[in-house]
Amino acid sequence: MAKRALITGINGQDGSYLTEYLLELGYHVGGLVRRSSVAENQTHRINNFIDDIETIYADLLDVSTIEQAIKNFQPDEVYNLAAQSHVRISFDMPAFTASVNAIGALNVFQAIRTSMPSARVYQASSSEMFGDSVDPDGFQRESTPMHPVSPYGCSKLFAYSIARNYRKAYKLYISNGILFNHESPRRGSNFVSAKLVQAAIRIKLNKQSTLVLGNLDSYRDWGHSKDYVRAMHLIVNHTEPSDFVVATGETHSVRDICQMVFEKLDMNYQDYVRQDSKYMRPEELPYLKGDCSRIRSVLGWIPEYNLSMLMDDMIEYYFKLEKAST
Ligand code: NAP
Ligand code: F7E
Repeated sequence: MAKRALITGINGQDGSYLTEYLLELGYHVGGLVRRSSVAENQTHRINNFIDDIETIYADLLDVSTIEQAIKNFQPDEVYNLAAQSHVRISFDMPAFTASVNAIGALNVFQAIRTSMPSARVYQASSSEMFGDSVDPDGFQRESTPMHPVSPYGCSKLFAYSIARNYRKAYKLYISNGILFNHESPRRGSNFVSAKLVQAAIRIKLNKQSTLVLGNLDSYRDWGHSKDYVRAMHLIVNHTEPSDFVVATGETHSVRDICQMVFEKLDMNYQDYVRQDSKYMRPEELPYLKGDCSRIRSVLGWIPEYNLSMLMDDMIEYYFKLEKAST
């Protein structure tokens, strides 16, 4: 019989790629969607395969909807990907971010505990939990202390901790994937990768004259969402619940990416990019570089995309999009 996977945040970047991947593997996939006054937005990333999945209206903040979904769907695996995932916005909406990301995750674990304790659970944890903490060799890994520097990072640290607590206290299978930044053509347009690739293409096509960014000198470890959803599935299918860093092991600044993308389009970023404090954060996380040796050696995960391939994929997508609307 087909395995059953329930995904919260199915309409997000990762939720949509994970769904495609699990369908390829023969899973029956269900996902929680939120009601929006613009009905098209509810499923805009999953419309291409909507007839192959089951959607359920629910919200992480409404525990009864989570319990009902789990009872009715009877999942073998639950991927808790739903979140207010924008770090800058978490400074504007700290209580909402904490409610969804921290209490929302607790609601999922509690519903699993009471309604489906045999299910295996993946919790979408984040490198933002490390904050300004870096090991002496310049990497963050599973053992690195966590000192988050944003409301988002703090909310994710609660969810990560309560996941470990429920794993041990109630013998539940709950694992954390500690994922570093990952992007794709489906990345929300207000994250830096999508914003800068789309703007560079619009500049190339004479549809826009400048690109206004915030901090150009923060470093991130950037991967492709397609590679990272494969890691989520491996983590949930490990022999025992555990926590894994998922990263590329390379770090590049926002400035490096501007340079790379504009060069690919035969332009010099310095002619077009300017900075504005409105895109700066009250506290910035300056540097991330993940050591993914544990998931490589224990689960055999290897990413297929490097940064240049990731940018090519995003450039191709936005070129088609912007050309089509010319
Ligand atoms: P995303 O594109 O922002 O997707 C988030 C999803 O969560 C959306 O489908 C959203 O619904 C849903 N959601 C938000 N609030 C909800 C609520 N109260 N109840 C139910 N659903 C809700 O994020 P992503 O990039 O796919 O990331 C997936 C997960 O991994 C998130 O938890 C994120 O924090 C975490 N993460 C991401 C990265 C990264 O670099 N992408 C790195 C580490 C960890 P709508 O579609 O209706 O808005
Ligand atoms: O920022 C800088 C910004 O918003 C990356 C989420 O998926 O990864 C993501 O969080 C860097 C930061 O991602 C702009 O200051 C400069 O240093 O694309 P971002 P993020 O904050 O790293 C982690 C791992 C997650 O878990 C999160 O869910 O880029 N930056 N100028 C800018 N960032 C944005 N958004 N917009 C700018 O104009």
